[in-house]
Amino acid sequence: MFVDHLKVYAKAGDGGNGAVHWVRHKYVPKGGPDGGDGGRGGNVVLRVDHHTDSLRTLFFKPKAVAEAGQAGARQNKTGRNGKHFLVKVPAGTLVHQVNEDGEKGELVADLTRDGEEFVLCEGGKGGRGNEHFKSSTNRAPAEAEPGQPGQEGWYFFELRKIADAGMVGFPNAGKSSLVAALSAARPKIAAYPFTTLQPMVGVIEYPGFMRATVADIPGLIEGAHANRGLGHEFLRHIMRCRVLLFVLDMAASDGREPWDDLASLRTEVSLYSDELAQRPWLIVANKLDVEGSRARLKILKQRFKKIEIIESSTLGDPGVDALKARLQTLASRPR
Ligand SMILES: Nc1nc2c(ncn2[C@@H]2O[C@H](COP(=O)(O)OP(=O)(O)OP(=O)(O)O)[C@@H](O)[C@H]2O)c(=O)[nH]1
Ligand SMILES: [Mg+2]
Repeated sequence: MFVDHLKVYAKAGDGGNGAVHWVRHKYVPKGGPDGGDGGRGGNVVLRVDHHTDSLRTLFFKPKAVAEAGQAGARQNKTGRNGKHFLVKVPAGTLVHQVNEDGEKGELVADLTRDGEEFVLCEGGKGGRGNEHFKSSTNRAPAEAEPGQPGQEGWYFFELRKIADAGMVGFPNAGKSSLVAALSAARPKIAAYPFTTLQPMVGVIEYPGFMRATVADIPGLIEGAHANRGLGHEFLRHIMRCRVLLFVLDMAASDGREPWDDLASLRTEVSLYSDELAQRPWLIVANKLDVEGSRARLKILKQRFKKIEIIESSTLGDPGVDALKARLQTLASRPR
């Protein structure tokens, strides 16, 4: 199961109360105050972990509650601090506050790097014990501070994968086949639509430790913005890609012409987000090994003279070398 957005309740631990206590010894009848301070409440901490690829664990338990600090004790003993509560999240996790109307509010965290940590809710400070309240005029204070409450709130967690390039295409266009041909990733590939049900990122390695990443998402169909097919929900995962690759089936395997597909895909993307529609994009003309596809390529080139078209096939000529090389130049530009 792939979970990429949900609401989560988070609460840091309350601080422990300060203690009111008096020194008691056999031979000291009127001992002074010796109540210790309360411990700090634990924090709710988010950490980016590369073994985590979705928000699934939070889905089963959408609560992140850290331990409270312990109360102070006699002999000026400070209470133990509460344990932090650690939430492992994938890179590309965004956290927004949830407004009073239940809507997505202000952005609080944007976690992108592996190992990166963020304190979502801070634990409450422990209260001071009565030992702290003695003064020249009050040698036997019976007051101590309560611990402060830990921060709490509802948050909207959302995953948006991060990659250099994001693939957009109708089901069956060959997006997953391209990722498999370019990288070590092994996505499911099949001759029926909606084979890919969850987004993934393939890493393409080049000599000299260079890498480029490409995101594969489920196929889009016309009306996706109105939630036809798997809906446009998955477009969130290419919101962070620098370049969009529009993958077209030049063999017209499913009876649609590639230029019509391109027009529909462009429409769906702009209906999803203006920002995404303005992202640099190019065409990957795929399945060029199939008879008849070259004739369509000619027409496509005539119709989209100004758009870059990369020729490819995952099963024969011309292969995927041109795409691989192009992705390298795209990835090596500064971010
Ligand atoms: N002849 C030919 N077939 C291809 C090529 N690339 C992919 N295919 C075939 O097209 C079918 C669909 O490929 P996928 O890679 O699963 O397509 P997809 O775009 O990921 O599809 P969804 O995940 O459903 O959106 C499979 O049967 C592939 O073997 C190609 O270059 N040439
Ligand atoms: Mg696929």
